[in-house]
Amino acid sequence: MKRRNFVKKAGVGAVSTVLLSDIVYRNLLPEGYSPLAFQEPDPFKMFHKDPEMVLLNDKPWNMEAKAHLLNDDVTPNKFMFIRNNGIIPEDIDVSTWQLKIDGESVLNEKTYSLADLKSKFKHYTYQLTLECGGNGRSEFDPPAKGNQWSIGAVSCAEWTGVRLKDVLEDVGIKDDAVYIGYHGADIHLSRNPQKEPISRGMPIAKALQDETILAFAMNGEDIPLTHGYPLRLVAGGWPASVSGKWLNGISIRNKIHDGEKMGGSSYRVPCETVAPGEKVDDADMCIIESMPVKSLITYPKSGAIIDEGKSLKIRGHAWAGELEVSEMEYSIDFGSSWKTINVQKPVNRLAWQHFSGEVNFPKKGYYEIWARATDTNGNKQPMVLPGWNPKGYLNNACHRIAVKVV
Ligand SMILES: Nc1nc2c(c(=O)[nH]1)N[C@H]1C(S)=C(S)[C@@H](COP(=O)(O)O)O[C@H]1N2
Ligand SMILES: [Mo]
Repeated sequence: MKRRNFVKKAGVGAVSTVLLSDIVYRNLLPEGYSPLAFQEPDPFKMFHKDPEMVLLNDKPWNMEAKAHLLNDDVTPNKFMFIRNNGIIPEDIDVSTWQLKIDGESVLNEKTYSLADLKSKFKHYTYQLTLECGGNGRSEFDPPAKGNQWSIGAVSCAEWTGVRLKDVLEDVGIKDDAVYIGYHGADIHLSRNPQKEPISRGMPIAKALQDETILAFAMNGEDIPLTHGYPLRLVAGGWPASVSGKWLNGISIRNKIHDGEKMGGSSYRVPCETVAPGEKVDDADMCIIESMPVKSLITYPKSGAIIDEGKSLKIRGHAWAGELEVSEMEYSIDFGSSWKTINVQKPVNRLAWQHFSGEVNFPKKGYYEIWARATDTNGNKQPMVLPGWNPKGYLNNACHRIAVKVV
């Protein structure tokens, strides 16, 4: 059960393409010398990702999907984006893994083993949409620093675990509790053990929702290492940065959690709209909570060519943070007119919803299909880039695909 020195062992991924027996002069290898092919980790193999995924960064590992890769109702690991702020824990032993619950507002500090959590509390399974707050960042102008996510930093997997609220009830929380903060076992890029790469959290009300879980399984199996094995906080509908991976601690706070990446411009946007490029005081920034309404056309792949007179089936997913998607529309005339198409109810709260429809084109030529979702509060996706903010969060502009009718 022990996954030792994961990153060092990663070179093993390359061994499957270059074997020792492939090395012609292997008898001449200097003592202790490791051939380059064995040193370069192949992130796609290492993380069991599809080779069509897009690698954005290797220190730390960050990878995103393309729209057509996200066509499954439930996102499989191979198409799930990776967003790491630090180094993946290198020595994970599930038999000694512990979750410590502490903080100013805890009644009884407690530590649970994985076995305790699994045996003591009821298990629940939910499909939960996790979208990075910075998904769509690459479109902002002036550009925002950080991973240049296109549209693929979103997933909806099926997570199984215990309810955080059941665990919080077991430890007991004081009346002055307002927030929880998470702690993970990942390592700061500086390798300074005093520093956490990220330690975010959520208000108590979000922590106590039925769907906020401490997950030990994803899509019916152990959580993949890069997605938080062996324990992960999962809170759908909010920026995925609140869903702490490699979870080993939760602090119950009597103030807004002040962990790493809770302040400054991290996961915060100007409370009031600002002009592009404007400098914003920390005091005027607000923490992102529920994510905005958004959708993605996952079929066909952009660039589809179809015969004149034929209709084109399209499909995709739509989500709306804490809310539901109430209407789905598409346009083939750059947003001048819209047609409504079918969107299903979510399988559970905070799961993305699937839409599908048939599109007809009046004649030969180039078209774009734009998709637009509306949430239950009547908010519609903007056709183009929404409000600029310093770190490029919350871009929920309509997704567009190109189609040629021949
Ligand atoms: N411990 C820990 N939890 C974390 C992160 C991290 O770097 N370390 N990244 C967060 C961010 S910013 C995002 S978008 C999601 C990404 O989840 P995924 O890599 O499983 O898709 O995990 C969140 N949880
Ligand atoms: Mo993120």
